[in-house]
Amino acid sequence: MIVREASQHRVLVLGGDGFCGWPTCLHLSRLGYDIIIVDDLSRRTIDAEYGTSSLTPIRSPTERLEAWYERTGRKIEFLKIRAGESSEEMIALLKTLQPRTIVHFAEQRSAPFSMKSWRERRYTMERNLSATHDLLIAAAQLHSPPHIVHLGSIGVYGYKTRSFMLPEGYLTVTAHVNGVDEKMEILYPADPESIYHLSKANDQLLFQYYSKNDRLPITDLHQGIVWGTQTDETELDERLINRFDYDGDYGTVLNRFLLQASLGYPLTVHGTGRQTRAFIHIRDTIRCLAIAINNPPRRGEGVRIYNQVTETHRILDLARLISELSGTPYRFVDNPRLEAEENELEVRNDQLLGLGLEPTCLRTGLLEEVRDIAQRYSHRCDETKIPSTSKWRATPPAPQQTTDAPSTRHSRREPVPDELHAHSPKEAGHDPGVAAP
Ligand code: USQ
Repeated sequence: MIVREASQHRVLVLGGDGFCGWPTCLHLSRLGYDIIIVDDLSRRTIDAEYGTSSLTPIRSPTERLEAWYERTGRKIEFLKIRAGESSEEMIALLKTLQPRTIVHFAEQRSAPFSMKSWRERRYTMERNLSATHDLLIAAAQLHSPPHIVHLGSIGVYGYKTRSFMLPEGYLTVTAHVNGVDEKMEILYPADPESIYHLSKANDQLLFQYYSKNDRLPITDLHQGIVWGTQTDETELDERLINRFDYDGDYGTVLNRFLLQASLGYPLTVHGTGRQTRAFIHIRDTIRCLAIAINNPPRRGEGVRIYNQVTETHRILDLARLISELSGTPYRFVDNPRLEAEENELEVRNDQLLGLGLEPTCLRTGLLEEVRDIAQRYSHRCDETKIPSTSKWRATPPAPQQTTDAPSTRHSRREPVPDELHAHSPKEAGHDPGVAAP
């Protein structure tokens, strides 16, 4: 392991208390970076306000950092500041600390939460854009601006089936306008399917602008759905444990299935389960961050965009796999989201692979490791928080929309009040003989 002198390379981690942020801070600290966490603890506040909590007992920032110091002799500083609250404060912070790199995780990170009601839509858009823009405003004030590494999302591109692999950020196109052909490189078109993903699509434009106008060095990591919970560093001490979200808004699908399997709670497959999504293990998330930090773009080079995903899977295949491993059945539930009933997805990830990423792919041992953690803390689970109740549409569709023009692209069925009211797979036109207990 490369251990550098502390403070040789200072990294400010905005949002360093969250699910991806915390293990990233520990990993970078272990690699010798001088880490300062900037976080307003809003993820914890959301839990308190909505009556949810991490399955694992996460400690206060102070306890966590004391435990890290005890275990490794390395110091991490914590500043309780909300990125996006005050441009002046962000400018002063960067001028004082002069970080060489800033990792930006400080955004509301759940797609279902962002769709809960108009309040959460507004919260997500406002918080995410103000955090990103204040950071860019402040970085542009420095003579030697830091490298900004942002955690974006592969979901900004939506989930239409394509006949090609999703490229990494850019697309070379030829425009035919007024008889003239012009070749150009554009951002791959965004087609977000949630307000959360829309906020990340907006972030992309901010990055393009600040990279061009202020020549800020920026890397945008378009990450897939994260699964797993522990890393080598968070395993060192129970006080360092990472959070594990299982509720209908913040729990991501694979971790939810593993928690459900550990409880014997039928796995909640939304709609047909034929949605294909991109995944990455949390251990690879932190490695990708280290790779991105080590490979900054030159000033004026343009925004580097990497697809931070390691594999793609169909939701139903994951449910079947976990069901077989655990003996817990899966069942189809009405899909609260507006999303394609099925899609194919292939994603290029050559850049991170080329820079040394060795993907941690889905395998039984790793699935069992997550299920073991879920089992160990299952007494902390509040089963009433498991169903996904955040709907993508505030109002039911008008009658003629459903009768005259049924959509094949989106599931427009409204969920029944009890999301776990399963329909028989046969009745719903699904694969029969699957949901047997
Ligand atoms: N799903 C189920 N059952 C469940 C939960 C989800 O079938 O119990 C389905 C969903 O309908 C969806 C898929 O699984 O088709 C993925 O859902 P998810 O909740 O795991 O992921 P998603 O909401 O799309 O977005 C999440 C996080 C977001 C992150 C994103 C990565 O909310 O923070 O950025 O994963 S991505 O979408 O790949 O960009």
